Amino acid sequence: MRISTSEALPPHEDKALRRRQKLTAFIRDEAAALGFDLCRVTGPDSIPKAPERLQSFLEDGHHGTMAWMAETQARRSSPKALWSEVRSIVMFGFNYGPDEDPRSILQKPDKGAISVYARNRDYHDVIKGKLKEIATRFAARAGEDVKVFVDTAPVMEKPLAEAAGLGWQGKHTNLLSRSHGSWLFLGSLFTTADLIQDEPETDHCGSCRACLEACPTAAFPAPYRLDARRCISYLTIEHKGTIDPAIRPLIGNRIYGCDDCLAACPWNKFAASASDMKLKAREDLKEPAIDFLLTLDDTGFRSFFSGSPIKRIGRDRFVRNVLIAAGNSGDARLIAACLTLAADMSPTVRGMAVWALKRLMLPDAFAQFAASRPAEEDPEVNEEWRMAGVAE
Ligand code: B12
Ligand code: SF4
Ligand code: SF4
Repeated sequence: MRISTSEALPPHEDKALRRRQKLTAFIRDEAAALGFDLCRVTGPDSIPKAPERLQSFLEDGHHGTMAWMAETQARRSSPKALWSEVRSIVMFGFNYGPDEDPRSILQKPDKGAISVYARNRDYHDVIKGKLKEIATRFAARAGEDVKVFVDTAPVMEKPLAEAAGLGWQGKHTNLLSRSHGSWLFLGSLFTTADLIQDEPETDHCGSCRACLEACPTAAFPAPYRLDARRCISYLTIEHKGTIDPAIRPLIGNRIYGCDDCLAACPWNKFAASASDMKLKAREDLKEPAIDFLLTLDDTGFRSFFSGSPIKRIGRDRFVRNVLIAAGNSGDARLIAACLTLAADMSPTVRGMAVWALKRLMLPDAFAQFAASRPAEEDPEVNEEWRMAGVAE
């Protein structure tokens, strides 16, 4: 006769196992009730390769100006360095699949392409709110300590999600799953409770290279490795100041983030579109007109992007991105708006307006404009004039 594990255990261990099972089931049920698509458990020692890989990412300078990645390296590398008492890590996946292929807008140069994740409410707020609800109920039920994180804490969410079995880190470096493709936000709950751990997922990329080949800026030096300094997502969201002139033409009309490597993935055929209305694209953010976006001042920007993650980068950085799209549009109707921005208060905006005008105006008209320009003291803007062929 086969003896079940629970029958073989001494009574106190049996009780402890049942408690772990019950707590694990409780958290899963809570996650499902709040609309999470995936919820699985791993432990704090489950990502032994991640620290070394993070180290090599930083050594190669692939983080660009994101100095906070290096500053938090020790805590980021190890969940126990972040919180020494943590015993279990619950990883959550939240589907934000688009209704249609997000790459279709790339063929419309008079429109700005906003990446799928930023077309409505800020996902940090949506997911953090849900995780806090789970944390409160779980802490009360388990009598254990709990902390929740989404994106901004020094937690390596992708390797932890792979270890928990939510999916695997693809060659585009993001976590994807057989059920949801590449369109998953991640979040985590750290707890002192001892929960039942799940098995990790294995890699299902095989010989596919679709994401690597889809990248417009060649930002992947190798499969599974990203050089953020060439990534449009980094350049348009994280990076302040001027953008490498050699990369500007490759950015096209992408004004906030980029989805090309995610959208190219064949596993997306199994993905469903987002069910949470707060993450479904806002109508006016699906294809915003470049000429309208160029007119945004600080107040207009804050009001148009109220509740959106785009608000975080501020008006100047955003208009810098829109000017790059304008310069790439070949649309002479945008010249008037760019001329206005060439006199903007922000040097970043003025500099990018010079670049856009050089591309949009006929050579004689540009030379005439350059001759009539007011004195410029900012070195970065003067560098743009120099690159545009206008001597001091
Ligand atoms: C910094 C950051 C960025 C940076 C750098 C991205 C990167 N790939 O590192 C920039 C600004 C470019 C960025 C862009 C985007 N991001 Co981001 N970002 C982060 C953040 C804050 C940290 C990521 C990190 O630790 N990077 C450091 C590197 C070293 O880690 P890694 O990518 O895991 O690198 C691994 C591989 O290199 C791998 N590796 C190396 N060699 C080898 C070899 C083999 C064989 C294997 C198997 C693996 C392997 O090991 C490393 C460690 O695991 C996370 C949130 C978080 N706290 O985790 C969000 C996060 C990764 N971002 C997210 C999103 C949605 C995006 C964008 C899609 C947004 C957009 N549409 O514009 C793009 C996608 C670009 C891309 N292809 O990665 C989501 C991804 C969700 C998911 N399903 O994976 C996250 C998890 C936020 C969240 N909570 O949902 N992001
Ligand atoms: S997000 Fe865009 S630019 Fe960045 S790696 Fe993916 S395809 Fe390349
Ligand atoms: S596109 Fe291909 S290689 Fe890239 S993550 Fe998807 S399956 Fe992997």
